[in-house]
Amino acid sequence: MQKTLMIIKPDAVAAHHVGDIIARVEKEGFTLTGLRMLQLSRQQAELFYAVHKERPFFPGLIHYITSGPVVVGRLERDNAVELWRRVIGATDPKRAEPGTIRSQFGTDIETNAVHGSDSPQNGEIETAFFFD
Ligand code: 3AN
Repeated sequence: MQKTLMIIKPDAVAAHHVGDIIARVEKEGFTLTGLRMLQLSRQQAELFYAVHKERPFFPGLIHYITSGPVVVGRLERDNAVELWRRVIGATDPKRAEPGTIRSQFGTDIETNAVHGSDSPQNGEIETAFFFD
């Protein structure tokens, strides 16, 4: 079974969308095999987003993702990575297809409600970052 990492980001947690997003996970046929609420330390966030270290938006991204609690989940199903990315929609909520989670709950390219792994390899690496 393929794995992908979901993060319900601080904006969506603060706006009380956790329940709706988890309901959507299950409705779309993913099996939730891990779920935790935590607040990322600066060090954890910099490690998690290390691929973006040189990007101009990196400091803002680290500030935002550490600004409040997040909910991380390990989602499993066939083709989980591609299907979850389809369910969450484009990085920028304004460009995300209607009906996607980012279109429904995201605000802008930074405060975009949720994360999904971008490849099966990263699905393995990112889920192992938070779950045994
Ligand atoms: P995705 O989360 O859709 O895979 P990535 O991997 O390109 O998008 O970017 C990781 C995270 O970095 C995004 N979820 C978003 O929060 C932030 N990000 C990406 N591009 C920008 C940008 N141009 N300005 C601000 N934040 C950005």
